[in-house]
Amino acid sequence: MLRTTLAVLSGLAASAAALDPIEAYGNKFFNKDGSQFFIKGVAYQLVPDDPLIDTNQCKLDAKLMKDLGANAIRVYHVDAGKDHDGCMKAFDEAGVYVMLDMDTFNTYIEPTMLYWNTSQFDKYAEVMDTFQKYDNVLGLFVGNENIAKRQDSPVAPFLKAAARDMKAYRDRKGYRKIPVGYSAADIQELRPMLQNYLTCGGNSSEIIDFFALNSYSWCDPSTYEQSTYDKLQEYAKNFPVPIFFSETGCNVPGPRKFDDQDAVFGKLMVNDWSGAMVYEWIQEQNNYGLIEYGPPAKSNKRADDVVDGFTRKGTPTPRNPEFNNLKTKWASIHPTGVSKGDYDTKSISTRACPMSTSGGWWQVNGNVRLPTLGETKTGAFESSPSATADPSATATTGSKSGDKSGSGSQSSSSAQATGGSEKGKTDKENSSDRPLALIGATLAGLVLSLAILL
Ligand SMILES: *[C@@H]1O[C@H](CO)[C@@H](O)[C@H](O)[C@H]1NC(C)=O
Ligand SMILES: *[C@@H]1O[C@H](CO)[C@@H](O)[C@H](O)[C@H]1NC(C)=O
Ligand SMILES: CC(=O)N[C@H]1CO[C@H](CO)[C@@H](O)[C@@H]1O
Repeated sequence: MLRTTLAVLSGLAASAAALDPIEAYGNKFFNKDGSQFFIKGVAYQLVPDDPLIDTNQCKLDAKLMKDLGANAIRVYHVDAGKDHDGCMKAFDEAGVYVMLDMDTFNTYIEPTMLYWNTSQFDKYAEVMDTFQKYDNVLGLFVGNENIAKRQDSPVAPFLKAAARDMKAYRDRKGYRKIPVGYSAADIQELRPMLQNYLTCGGNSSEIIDFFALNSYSWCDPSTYEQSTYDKLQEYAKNFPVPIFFSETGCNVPGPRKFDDQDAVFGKLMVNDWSGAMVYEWIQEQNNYGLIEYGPPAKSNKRADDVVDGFTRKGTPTPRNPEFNNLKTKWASIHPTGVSKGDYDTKSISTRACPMSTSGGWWQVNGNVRLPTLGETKTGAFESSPSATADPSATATTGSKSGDKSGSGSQSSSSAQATGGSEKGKTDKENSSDRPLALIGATLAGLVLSLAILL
C-alpha cells in the first residue's frame, strides 16, 4: 500500500498532467480516486515490430483517438530495446492507457510445442522492465489466442505458468502491480472452461489478473441473445478477476454500428465487464480499420511505411461511417460503475478447475500441477483425473449445451464466434503476430489427452 502510494506520488511529481495508474481490485479496474475504470479501447499495431517508437505518429494518432473517445489502446508487439518515452507520453497526454502483449515473434507460447523457458521469460521481463515505469500501462498479456484450435488446450497450464512467473518477477522487482492477463480467442467449445481454468485453484499467485476475450460474435444488426453475449454474461457473472473484450467486433455484413457497446456497458453486463477494445485502428486487408493513412504505396514513401499494400504512417483519416458510428456510440455511453469504497469483493466467486470435456476441446483435467520454468512437455499425456480436480466442475457441460440452444438464426453462434476470431487472427497473422511457419505446422496426429502434466 505504501509502495503504491509512493509510486503514485512520484508519478504525479514527474508530470502533473499524467494519467494515474489503474489498479485491478476484485473483478474491476479502479482509478486512483476510487472511481471505476472502464475500457473504451482500440487495437493498435500499425507496423509489425513496434508501433510505439515513432513519436510523431503516436501524437497524430493519439489526438484523433481522443476525438474518438478512446481511453486505451492494445499493442501486440513491442521491441523492448527501443525508446518509448515519446509515444507513451503522447498517449498519456491524450488520456489513453496502453495494454501490451509481452510475447513477440520468437517468444510466443506455442500450443504445438509445450514449453515455457527462460528464453521467453527473459524477453517478457525486458518488456516489463521497459514499460513498468509508465503509469499509463494498464495491463500486460502473457499471450494472445495461443489456444485457437481443437488440439490447443494442453498449452493452458503453460500460460498460467507464464502469468505466475511474470507476476512473481513484477513483485520481486518492486514494480507497481501491473495486471498480468491473457487474451483469448472466443471459441464456443472452450466457454467457460478456459476462463475458469486460468483463474481457478485458489492461489492468487498462480492465476491471471484479468481475462480478456477476442469476440466477433456480435454482427450488427444483432441482439444480446442472437450474438450469444447473454451466454458470455452468464459465464462472467461475479467472475474472480476483471473480464473485458480485448477485440471486438464483427464487420459482416457491415456497416459496423458497434451496438454491442450498448450491451457491454448496459445494465445486463456492466456490473461484470470492464469494457472493450474495438478491432482495429488501421485499415488493412481484413477491412476492420477505423482510420486510414491515405492511398497505398507511393514511390516517394519509404518502403517500411507500407506493409501489405497499406500505408502505415501519416495523418490518420477517419473511415466512415464506422469511425463516426463508434464516436457517437461511445459519446452516448457513460458507465459509472461502483466506487472502490462501496465495492464488496465478497460478491465475486472463483470457479472450480474444470474437468476435461468430451470432444477434445478442453483437455486439461482439473487443477493440474503447473509446469516449472524450463519444463517441456512432449508425447502423449496420461489420461486420468488429477488428485486435486474438483468433480463439481463437470457442471460446465450443461452450460455448453446452453450455448447451442441459445444460438441465433442463420449461422450458429459457434460458427460466428470461431469464424470471427479467425478473422481477427488472420489479420494478426498477416501482421506477423506469430511465426507463420508455426501456424502452418501440422497438428494432425497430435491427439493429446492431458490429465496430469507430469
Ligand atoms: C527454450 O525453448 C526453445 C524452443 O525449444 C529453444 O529454442 C530455447 O533455446 C530454449 N531456451 C532455453 C534457455 O533452454
Ligand atoms: C502459491 O503459489 C506460489 C507460486 O507458485 C507458491 O510459491 C506458493 O507456495 C503457493 N501458495 C500456497 C499456499 O500453496
Ligand atoms: C497481404 C497478405 O499477406 N495477406 C494474407 C493475409 O492472410 C490471409 C489468410 O491467411 C491470406 O489469404 C492473405 O493473402
